[in-house]
Amino acid sequence: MMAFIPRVFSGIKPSGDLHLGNYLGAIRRFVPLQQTHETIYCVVDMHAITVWQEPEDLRRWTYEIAAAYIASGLDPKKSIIFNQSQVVEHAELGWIFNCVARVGWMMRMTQFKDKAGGEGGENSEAVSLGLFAYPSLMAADILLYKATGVPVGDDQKQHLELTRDIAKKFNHDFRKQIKGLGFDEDYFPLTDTLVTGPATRVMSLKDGKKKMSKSDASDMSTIYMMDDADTISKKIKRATTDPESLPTEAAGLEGRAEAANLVAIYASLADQSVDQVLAEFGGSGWGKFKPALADLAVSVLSPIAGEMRRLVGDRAEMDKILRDGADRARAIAIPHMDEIRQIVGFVR
Ligand code: AQP
Repeated sequence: MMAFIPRVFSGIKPSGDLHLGNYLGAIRRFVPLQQTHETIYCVVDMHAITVWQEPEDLRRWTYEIAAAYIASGLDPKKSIIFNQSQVVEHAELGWIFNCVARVGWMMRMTQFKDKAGGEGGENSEAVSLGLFAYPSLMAADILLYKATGVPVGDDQKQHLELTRDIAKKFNHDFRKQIKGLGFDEDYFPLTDTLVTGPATRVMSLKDGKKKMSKSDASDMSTIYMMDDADTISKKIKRATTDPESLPTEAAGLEGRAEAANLVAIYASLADQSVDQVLAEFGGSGWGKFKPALADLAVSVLSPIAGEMRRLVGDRAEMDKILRDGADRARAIAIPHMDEIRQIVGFVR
């Protein structure tokens, strides 16, 4: 059997306004992969509804994320860009994986525990069943295309470990049927988690211990992709910092979460390493660094926001892009799903 082709899959859920963490941890890193891989980038609307979404907001955010992909440099002719619910095979494979994954695996997911409240998920009576099963749908998103790499932020590592566990168990449980179909290797690849760059976990601007997140209650802690230049500058200038000046080496950032966060954001926006940033700013105070960071952030984000606004204003064009992406995604998914049904023993 031929080796798996280098194919990348990733997605973002339309559950709020896109922020700098989504951009630096995910979208910005999606772009160069277009040169080396077959790339599939999804707006995972089925994941979004694991918590309540107003239907009108869900629709608006779906368009906004697709627009952000394109405005950030993804080429819809090269990359496959679509929203998850248009390719129903995601749901079908998600169900099969619900029957492969074990309840115990899901109970260990920290994101579920966080969202269901406390260590033991004390609020689990009140959250949706979908939220619990989220990681097996995520495994289906990736493995439906036999993707070999998934670029994500640091917070998604545990879910991707679970994707590997599901692939391993499926390959093991159905070994005989997989061989019977003519595959002498595994049916699903063991996916690599591509967590790279200086800003894999962008933190809140107000609390260096908290991840920047769509659902943060405080507006000042989060830079949104659609923020205007003044708002971006104001948020950076008011970001929490310590009284020390910047160190000359990365080691000097240890124990200084807020400082480390701002330097990592600068490095990522400038395509530099943390050491390069500190070579320039080491010894400087915040009065010099923050305005430089604000200027850099505005120069990168403002053109993207402008293009996003233009794209979301043209829904007919966006619908065309998403439909075309879904058609191309289906062309990969349908033959895989036919094989998977045969492997599992479904009569067609
Ligand atoms: N703060 C972050 N730093 C780096 N990467 C991040 N990502 C999210 N926050 C950061 C990455 O963005 C991609 C899409 O994330 P998602 O929308 O699927 O879910 P999430 O990680 O749960 O994002 P949020 O913003 O925190 O949403 P809510 O508040 O709704 O749960 C992923 O690659 C993620 O790693």
